[in-house]
Amino acid sequence: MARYELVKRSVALITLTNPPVNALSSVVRHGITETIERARGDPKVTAVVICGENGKFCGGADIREFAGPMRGPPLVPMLDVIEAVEKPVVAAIEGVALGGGCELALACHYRIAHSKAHVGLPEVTLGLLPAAGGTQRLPRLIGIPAALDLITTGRHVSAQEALKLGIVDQVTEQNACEVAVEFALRAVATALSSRRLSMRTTPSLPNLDALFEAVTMQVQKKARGVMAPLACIQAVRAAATMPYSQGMKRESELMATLFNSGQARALQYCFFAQRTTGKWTLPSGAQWNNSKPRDIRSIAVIGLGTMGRGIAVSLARVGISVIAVETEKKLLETGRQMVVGMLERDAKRRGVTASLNLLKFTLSLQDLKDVDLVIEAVFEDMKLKESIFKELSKVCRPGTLLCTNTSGLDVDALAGVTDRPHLVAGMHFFSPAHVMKLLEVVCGPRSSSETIATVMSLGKRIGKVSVAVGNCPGFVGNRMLKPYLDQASFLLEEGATPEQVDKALEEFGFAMGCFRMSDLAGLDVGWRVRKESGLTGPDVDRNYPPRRRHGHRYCPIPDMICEQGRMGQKTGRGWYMYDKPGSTDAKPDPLIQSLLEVYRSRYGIQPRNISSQEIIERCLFALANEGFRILEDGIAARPEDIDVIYLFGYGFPRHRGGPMFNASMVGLQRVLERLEHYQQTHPDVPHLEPSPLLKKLVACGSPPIQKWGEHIKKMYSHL
Ligand code: 3H9
Repeated sequence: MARYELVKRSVALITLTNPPVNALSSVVRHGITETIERARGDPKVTAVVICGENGKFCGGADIREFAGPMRGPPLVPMLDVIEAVEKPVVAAIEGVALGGGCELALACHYRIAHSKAHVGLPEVTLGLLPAAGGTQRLPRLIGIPAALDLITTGRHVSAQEALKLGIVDQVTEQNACEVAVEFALRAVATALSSRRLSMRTTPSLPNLDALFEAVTMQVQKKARGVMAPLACIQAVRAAATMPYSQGMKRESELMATLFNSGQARALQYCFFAQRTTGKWTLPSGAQWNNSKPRDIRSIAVIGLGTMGRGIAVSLARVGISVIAVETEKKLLETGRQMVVGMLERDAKRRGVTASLNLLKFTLSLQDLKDVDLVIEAVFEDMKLKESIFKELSKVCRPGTLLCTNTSGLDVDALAGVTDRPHLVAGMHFFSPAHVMKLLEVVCGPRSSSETIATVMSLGKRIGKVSVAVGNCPGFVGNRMLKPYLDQASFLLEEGATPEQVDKALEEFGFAMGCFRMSDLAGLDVGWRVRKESGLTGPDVDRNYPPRRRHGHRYCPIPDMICEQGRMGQKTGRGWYMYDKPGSTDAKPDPLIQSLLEVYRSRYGIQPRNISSQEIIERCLFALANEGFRILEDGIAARPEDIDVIYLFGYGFPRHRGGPMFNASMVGLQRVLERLEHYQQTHPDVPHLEPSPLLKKLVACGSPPIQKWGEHIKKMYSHL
């Protein structure tokens, strides 16, 4: 809807009313068309102000409408009408003017922004381009380089930056709408032709070709295989080289190629999936919207290793008091220096003062008696964690929440050693914890809904994308990682090289293939887990390690690599070789090649040529297959949760939507057939047997991903 009122006797005030972000739904577009017509035809009206209800100008086109047929007045002619009005039209921007909202503002003759507002054209992040004239009007207003930057990255700019760039005419600390009304009254006497951006020519620039070439290369490097940024560049090029009307035609053609693409569907799915994850449910029926989070003011972090430091920084930089605990003076001092340094660098980058006064460092758990929540972040050693949790039960006041940062240990077993199992939850941060956006919030069967609500809300407060998951070894992310990495190792046995596997995965869209990623993360982490679970160890024959362990096929190659001291980038050798320890420039290593050859001949394996298609299918379908099992087991509530975990924690390419969405795009029938095929050709390779849920979904006609939930029998939900 759009509300119409006459203010100051001659200004038509049009208010967009479509909470929560005043998206330009068909009803809103209808409302704008009608009210603009009314203002145009009313002789009492000398100027028009457009604003949004509830302190938000407009979040752009209604993304939910993209899935259905186009209804209501189209945006482009509507904006042309606004620009052509013979009375000054002023956009009063509060909150956000994004996408179509920003394009609406660009069609107005003037723009006034509140100092806290943000503007931008984020369509590229949805696999689209700003196709309501944004690619044509913005370059005419702020020039090609700045427009290219905004349109190809989709970044939001602050009101202050928008003023500097020339996007807005004035920034105010007061009510933007009231300021805009006064502004509009003053503008009545001023000629409008120069304010119509479609009438302007794009500021000329020498070396236009070189600029476009450089930006294209930059974009291709950053977002390999992603279509939308390249289409954005072409649309801006049209603004630089063609008259407005032809540029608009080009913009619309390019949008048509993107609009129905799989990439746009995937990216829009990601947008909504990310927002869905906050809406968790527990078996008790407790939900995000009826569980009140507690107010958390002070938190203790136990352990100042890599994870503990990152967690302490994440907390302190949003104003939470932190008590950090270590066991020895030297470790405490090193940790202190690191945390302070990280916070100072972070504050400098953000142009704020580091909140060092929020930090306390101690060697004694006794100092934790009054904190609201504890995050234990010591080594992945169950005995050590249990002893700390027992101690915390004694020391902390009865209401303190006790959380463990673990990547896969049993959170319920830890809860069991405390005097308050309902106040225990897992917080699985990803390294480096102050950078990585993902947080798996692990709900044990005894975690209360208030505990989960509090931890989820804390995650949001510290800027994490928090996903509630159930309690099982590896939770969601690491449990799924095993089949993925296992397939990659089996492919090495069968004839592939690490660089071949990585190339296929990188061409699919991963920033790094699994072997390069493992080198970066450190190969010792997985090795330690395998040793602890008895899969490898001193009893294993080093020359002839068995290829079956615990009754299953097992690939010992990763263990053999570690036994040679090749722990990845940090040791200068791993699946690849590096110039020196710490270097990131991975080069294929002939020693790995010969290790694989010796291995294959020792076990009588005839190497074969393995196609990229097989690499992708084996790795990614095994990954999704485990995802289906996780859904069956109730460890993740929805496929969206799994996808968000993989997008934010494991570098799954966003334009593919995540492992589950990718499976739905490939077609569940096809995924099932390929898994069955690989299972038949490699009967002893684990993880290839299709999960019952996948079979069931195919039998039900492969419903869309949003409907999978209806087919998941709730045998036992851990959430
Ligand atoms: C476009 O404009 C194309 C044009 O060029 C025209 C082409 C012809 N539509 O994020 P939040 C929902 S493409 C529908 O939690 P925040 C969202 O799903 C569009 N729904 O709030 C959520 O729903 P729910 C370009 C939308 O305060 C609720 O609003 N625009 C839209 O943290 C609250 O959202 C964009 O890309 C929408 N456009 O952040 C902007 N926007 O409550 C996309 C939001 O059911 N939006 N919703 O979960 C955003 O970036 C953020 O939502 C915003 C607010 C910054 C606005």
